[in-house]
This record gives sequence, C-alpha cells and structure tokens, in this order.
Amino acid sequence: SIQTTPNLENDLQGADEEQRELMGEQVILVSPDDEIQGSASKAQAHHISSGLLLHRAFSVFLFDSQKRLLLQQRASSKITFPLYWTNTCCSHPLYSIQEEMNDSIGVIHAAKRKLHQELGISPESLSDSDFHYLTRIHYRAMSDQVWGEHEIDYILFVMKDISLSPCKNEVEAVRYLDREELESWISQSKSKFSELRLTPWFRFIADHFLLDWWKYLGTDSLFQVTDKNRIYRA
Ligand code: DMA
Ligand code: MN
Repeated sequence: SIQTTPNLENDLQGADEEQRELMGEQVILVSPDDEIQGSASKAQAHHISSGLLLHRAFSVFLFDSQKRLLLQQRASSKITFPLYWTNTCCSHPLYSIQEEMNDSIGVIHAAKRKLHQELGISPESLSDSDFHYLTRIHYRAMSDQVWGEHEIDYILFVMKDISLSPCKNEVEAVRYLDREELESWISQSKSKFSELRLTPWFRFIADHFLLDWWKYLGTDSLFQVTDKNRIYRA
C-alpha cells in the first residue's frame, strides 16, 4: 500500500525482527540541559511522527594499548544508519535504576551492557574506572525520511586490550585504525565518489575533537582539554 504520512507501526513492519524487538526498549528522555524528563520507547524517540524526542545516549571510543581506535561498521539489519562506519559502540542508557544514574555512572553501566551484546566484550574484562567520561554532545540527524537521532551523547574513552566476538545482527565489520589512518578515512568519506559512509555523530566528533583528544590519550592533559559539565551543540 502507498504510504502518505509516516506511521510508526508501518515503518517498523519491514524491519529486521531482532532490531524491531529492541525498538521496544525504554530510553531516557531529557531536557536540553540533560535533566531526566521521563521515558519513551526507542521506536517513538527515533521516529519522525513524534518529532524525534531528545534522549540520553553514549558513544564509546575504545583504543588498544598501541592507541589504535576500534571502529565498527553497523550491520545491514540496523534500522538507523545501516552499513555506516562509526566509533566502537553507541547506544542508549535505559530507563532503569542502574542506567539512569547521573554523573556518567548510568551510561557506563549501559556501555558495558552494549559492549557485551554488540561486540562480545566480556563485562568482567572492563571495570567502571576503565571508562573516562569526557563531555556531552547534543545533536540531531536523520537516517532516512522517517528514522533519526536526537540525543545528548556522553563521550566515553577506554584504553585497553580486549578480545571481541562481534554479533552479526549488530555489526557488519570491525577495524582498528591509528590516527593517521582515520584522518585519511575522514577525507575519503567526504569525496562524493566514495562508498565509505561515516555516521553523523562520529563525523562531528572526528571533525571537532577526536584528532586533538587522541594526542592526549593516556595522559592527564586529556581531562584539561575536555569539559565534563559542558554540552556542545552540534
Ligand atoms: C545510538 O546508537 C546512540 C548514538 C550515540 C547514535 P545505536 O543506533 O547504535 O543504538 P542501538 O545499538 O541501541 O541500536
Ligand atoms: Mn538514539
């Protein structure tokens, strides 16, 4: 049938079954100052019919001990940004006592859950203190005509050698890149002839912060050039 107005149920129909299931998760709705307002389903928060509800998210950047960044290509089954390359792991803290805790504790709990589910990284191999919360970024970006992101994204850095076993339904491919290799990927992705696509949030972080922060990786200077209390508006 021909669809005239975007409809949440119709737009979910054609999606991958496992990903559709995950669209029932309850994400945390926040104000532009990141104060908790309530919850909504992941489907509702990301669909144009509700106007894209501002919610809390996190982006993990995991580096190995050689300071190479682990990137993932999103699986073709993802409802938003399928097959785009992006940082190690992204998702949302859920509306639960464990994950709605403030001062980045909640998002760290959520990050451990998703590093395990998406990449098969065992939660025992990471402690809360391995995660370094740097700052927050507020951005909005459409994936297609009906699905998009509108989030306050907590940036988490981890430097640790880990073993992984990616989940096919979440991740198409993984790759470690050093700083110079990422710079060349970024310029490649800007060419209109390139098939390499980077997610908008990763692109924003890479363009504005990442290459600088990378220089300070593993040193205390990293925390002098980042502001935990600030929310950058993309
Ligand atoms: C959402 O990521 C979070 C950000 C920072 C874009 P996602 O679409 O990968 O979430 P999930 O893995 O829960 O589907
Ligand atoms: Mn989101």
